[in-house]
Amino acid sequence: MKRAASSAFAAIAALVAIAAASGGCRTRPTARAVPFDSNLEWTFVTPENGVVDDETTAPSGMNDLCYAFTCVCDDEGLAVVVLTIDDDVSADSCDKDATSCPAWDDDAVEVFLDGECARLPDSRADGGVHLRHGGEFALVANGAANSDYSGYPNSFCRDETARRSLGSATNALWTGEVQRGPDVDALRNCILASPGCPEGFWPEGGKATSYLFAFSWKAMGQTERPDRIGFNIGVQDDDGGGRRDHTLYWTGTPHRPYVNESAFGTLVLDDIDMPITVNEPMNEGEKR
Ligand SMILES: [Ca+2]
Ligand SMILES: [Ca+2]
Ligand SMILES: [Ca+2]
Repeated sequence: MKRAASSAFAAIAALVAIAAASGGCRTRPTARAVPFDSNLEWTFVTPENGVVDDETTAPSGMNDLCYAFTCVCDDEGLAVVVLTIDDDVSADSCDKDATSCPAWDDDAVEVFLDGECARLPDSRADGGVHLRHGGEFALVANGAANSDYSGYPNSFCRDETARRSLGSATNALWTGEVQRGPDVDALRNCILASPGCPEGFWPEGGKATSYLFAFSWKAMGQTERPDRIGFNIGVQDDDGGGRRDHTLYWTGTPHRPYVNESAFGTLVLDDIDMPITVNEPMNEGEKR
């Protein structure tokens, strides 16, 4: 376990280093840099245990949408890996090279970060001043990205913007990669063999897409690895093009789950040599 975890952090360090070195370019890390071994803890989100945004309808079942995610970190930053299973992959609303686009209208994964664990009921209140501690970061199934509702708009694989004063402007704040087809076979096999994988998680005809996010701690307004952060994931499901059909969150409130940090989960980052722990949210009453 110790060896596997150490190799995981070495890989993530390399991954984040790639992001930092890339500066304002479009170079992306490879998902293969993340060691998809069975020691990583996976969390499974299905229409049965997830939270549906009340602006959308619930997925009809795991054949419509389900996903698994895991997180690892080191002193440089946080990596989040998400595998979605979907019956129809659609990304017609965002150009594939976009870094500012309506990700929520396509198949997309949104990661929500609350770097100071403030647990505000509205992360966008007071002109969004709190968003310098993170906010909403999205990757679209076609590789587009969006961070317009974070403290760092249009910052995907770019140098830190001057409009937010957080120190040197030398590193990319966040980057990522999206893969489908045979490229996700290793990840699929890892997840299907991991403890807690629900029966039927990979329905017949389900199409898998992997999303890899790599965040510098600076993207959460931090100068070093914090002890814990508020955290959530939302997956948008567009079937057949046009606008989204469903949104399924790991946890949160059905009403405006994308801003209500009080119902986010917590990532406890208590030991650099261990995968981070995904805790249940503090506000259990809000979780279905
Ligand atoms: Ca679907
Ligand atoms: Ca769309
Ligand atoms: Ca879809």
